Amino acid sequence: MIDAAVEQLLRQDPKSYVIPAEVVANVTATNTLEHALMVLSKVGYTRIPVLAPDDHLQGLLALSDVTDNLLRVPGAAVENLNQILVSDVMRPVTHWVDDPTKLEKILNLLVDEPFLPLVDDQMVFQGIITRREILKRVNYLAHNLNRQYTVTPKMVDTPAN
Ligand code: 2BA
Repeated sequence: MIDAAVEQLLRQDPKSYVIPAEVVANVTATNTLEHALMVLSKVGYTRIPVLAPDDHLQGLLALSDVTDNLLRVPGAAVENLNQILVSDVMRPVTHWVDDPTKLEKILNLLVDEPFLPLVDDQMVFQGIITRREILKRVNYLAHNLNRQYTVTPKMVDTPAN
């Protein structure tokens, strides 16, 4: 369990740590890998969500999924990526959140995941929660805890000599 005081400070204004869907780079499952490579190169991110035309979250696409396929073809011709669709290589979404205030779950998952997709109860994509945004909240917490709380060390028994 996260300490209540810590949770209260971390979860102030959850919108501030959600990157909204409108500014998250994405591809659709029916895009070709050539198009996906262009998107990934342009935005500079290594992994982005795959969305359906109706904005349902369908999977994740990593740059390495594209380059693996590129290097499989002799000569590594980018045009060959036209024959492969994002749906052929995308990864399933194994972790996501449907409530940005579930900080215990978010903190635990972000240890291993660089970002978590945020969806509604119909799996419609709402945005992402990144390590960077959560670390910014943790940084805020580290600097502001003693402005709102009195933090005193617990008495510890000292061993008798
Ligand atoms: P990565 O692409 O592996 O990026 C790792 C970290 O490198 C990012 O951490 C960020 O601090 C920095 N970074 C990489 N490319 C960047 C760029 N074009 N502009 C600014 N910073 C960049 P986080 O910000 O914590 O992001 C974690 C992961 O979330 C990223 O991993 C990426 O997979 C995803 N992501 C973040 N913002 C995104 C966005 N607007 N659209 C799509 N995916 C995004």
